[in-house]
Amino acid sequence: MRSFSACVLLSLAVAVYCAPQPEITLQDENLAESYLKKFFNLTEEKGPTSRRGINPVTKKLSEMQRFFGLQITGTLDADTVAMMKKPRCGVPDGNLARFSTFGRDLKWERNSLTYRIENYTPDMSRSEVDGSIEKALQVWAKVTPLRFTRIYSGTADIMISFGRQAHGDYYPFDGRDGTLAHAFAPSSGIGGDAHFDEDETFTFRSNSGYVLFMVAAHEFGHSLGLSHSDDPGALMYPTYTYRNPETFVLPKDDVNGIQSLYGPNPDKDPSVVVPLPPSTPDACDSTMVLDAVTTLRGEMFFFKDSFFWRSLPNSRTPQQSLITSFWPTAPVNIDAAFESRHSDKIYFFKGRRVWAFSGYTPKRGYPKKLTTFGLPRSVRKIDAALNDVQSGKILLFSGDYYYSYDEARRAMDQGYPKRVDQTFFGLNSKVTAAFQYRSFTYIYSGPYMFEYDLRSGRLYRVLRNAYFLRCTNF
Ligand code: TQI
Ligand code: ZN
Ligand code: ZN
Repeated sequence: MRSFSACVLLSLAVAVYCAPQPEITLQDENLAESYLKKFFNLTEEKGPTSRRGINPVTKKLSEMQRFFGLQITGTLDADTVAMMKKPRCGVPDGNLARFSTFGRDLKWERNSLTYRIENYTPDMSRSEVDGSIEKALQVWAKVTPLRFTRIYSGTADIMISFGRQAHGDYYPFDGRDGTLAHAFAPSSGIGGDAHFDEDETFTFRSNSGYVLFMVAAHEFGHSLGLSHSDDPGALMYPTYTYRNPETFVLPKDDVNGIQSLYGPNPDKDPSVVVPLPPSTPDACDSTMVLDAVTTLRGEMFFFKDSFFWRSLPNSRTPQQSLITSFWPTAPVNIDAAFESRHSDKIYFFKGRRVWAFSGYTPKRGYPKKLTTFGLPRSVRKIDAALNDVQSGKILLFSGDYYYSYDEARRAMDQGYPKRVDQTFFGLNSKVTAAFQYRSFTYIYSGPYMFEYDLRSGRLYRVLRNAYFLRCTNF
């Protein structure tokens, strides 16, 4: 798996410039660095390449130039900078296109393409490989006019093979992990081809090893002309996360990306119900209602659907990720979350169950029942949870009421449940999320967020759910 911390670091900022600037500025260099890190795996480590004296930036620049059919100079020239800036230009404000392509012209000119599976991995049965490849191509065919035909001899548009280390192109694989596979942008010859690193363990659907279907679907995105996406929910996002191939639906951002090149599928059968492409929650959506909010080790975590935002100490805008990329066994669409300072744990609530993690490590014995927190059996779910640092109590909200759980005593406090509006003045609809931060108590209700001082009971401000998420879209 690619190191996540690197990805966090890399996706900090990509400048948006549209006017052509012939001279290479310091900003261009910074842009180039983050671009290469983000899309071409450029790492900061002083690895064996740099010890041998080959500048990793030069190497990555050449790689990128080859990819885009630019002159391969290995230096940051004007064309290269223009290409780096390209996918972001012309995207109107407020349009959440986070995908990028290799350029408008790097696409297939025919809709009917052939593929050939040249060899097999011993990790899986042949029929599993065939099935994974077929299904991965169908991911794209379902939403475009593209159609794929398998051939068994000769040269196909998309030649598919497994190989290790040096395998006949200028991009040797790197052994286990690191690069999993690569694919070439549309063109004749090697264009469109997809190579899989045989030193990886590929699987049909297990969560150990890499799911071939997922890796292949991602690679075929490249084979068809898509580059990487900024959208952490996208298939073309450059981080591997396990997803169940059985229930996988191509996310909206990838659908937008591929349709920007090929258009929609013209022969959709109206009698077939197609699942709606999942879209990634948007911090700039003023109607958004968060599922849960909590602190964890000094940072804020905001949960929505399969995602969370995390406010990193050194970044002004929170980073969005899939819940499963941090807590693979945690539920999605959670009801509530809180941090126990007492035991340094994070708790997630969904329905009648509670999950606990020390940092990102699942705590043994969980998920447990809601009743472990002393809640009556009649409570089917809670709406929100917060840790009141002052009193050391965990407040659990359910409907019009809230409970107070004493972590030290491991028991519910006397006199609860209480009505929510008895303590939280101004709240007239259901609590949807809650947390404490810097001695303020934040109670979320629908698209609003109420800022209280619990000691005085005073309501300071009424804000929006996305207040801490700092929408950067203006
Ligand atoms: N291989 C890279 C990839 O396909 C090759 C690559 C790096 C690349 N930079 C690029 C391709 C820029 C096009 C444009 O992304 S990889 C994933 C994912 C890889 C990674 O081995 O890092 C998948 C291969 F998304 F999970 F991180 C497949 Cl699915
Ligand atoms: Zn290759
Ligand atoms: Zn990729």
